[in-house]
Amino acid sequence: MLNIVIFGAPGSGKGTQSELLIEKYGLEHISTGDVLRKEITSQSELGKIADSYISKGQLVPDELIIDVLAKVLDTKQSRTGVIFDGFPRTLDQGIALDKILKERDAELSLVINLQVDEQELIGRLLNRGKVSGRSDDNLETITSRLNVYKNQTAPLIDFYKKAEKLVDIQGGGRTIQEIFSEIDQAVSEVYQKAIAC
Ligand code: B4P
Repeated sequence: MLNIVIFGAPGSGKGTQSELLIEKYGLEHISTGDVLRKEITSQSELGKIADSYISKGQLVPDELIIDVLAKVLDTKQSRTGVIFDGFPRTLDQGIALDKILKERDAELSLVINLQVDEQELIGRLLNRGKVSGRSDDNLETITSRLNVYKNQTAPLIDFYKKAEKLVDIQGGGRTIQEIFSEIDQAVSEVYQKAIAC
């Protein structure tokens, strides 16, 4: 089983590249952003809480999102594995993910770190904001999301480097397909190992 984290700043292409990986490898997709947006649309209690954080560009509290992640994971039944898109976003979430997988006799296979410079991220998110209707795709919220990424999420890079799970991918300045080819190479290596076991 493959368990892949797709990691990067807001707008780095996590969702975009996840779709291509799912199509090629038949992985299940867990996007915590999508899960939370569905809760907001259905106006559930969780949705109301999530909205109050997301619209300000802040992270939903760890204790809420970790619980959501574990529950969603248990609804997935892929024979190939799972792609975690937008989770973990804090060190505590990273530690929790290891534990959640261990409790299910599984482990993380790979962390894909999409590297994109800040001006390109801002341009992409403002562009998406013109059509997405997302409450967080405006300049003020984007600035706050990028700060949250630097302070709370980026420390996970060292965490996964130490665990020897991290592969850096240049996620900016080239086409979606060019980026995907490089990701595909890294994933196919762990995929070959996983099916050989
Ligand atoms: P997400 O939905 O994960 O939001 P995101 O990081 O902005 O999305 P993503 O990075 O996937 O966008 P993509 O690159 O695909 O989270 C939203 C919010 O939910 C968070 O801010 C937080 O508040 C909350 N949340 C989610 N998970 C949480 C967690 N674990 N803990 C706490 N809170 C959590 O797309 C960006 C744009 O770039 C697209 O328009 C795409 O078309 C374009 N693009 C992609 N690749 C490109 C390329 N190569 N060239 C040009 N454009 C490209």
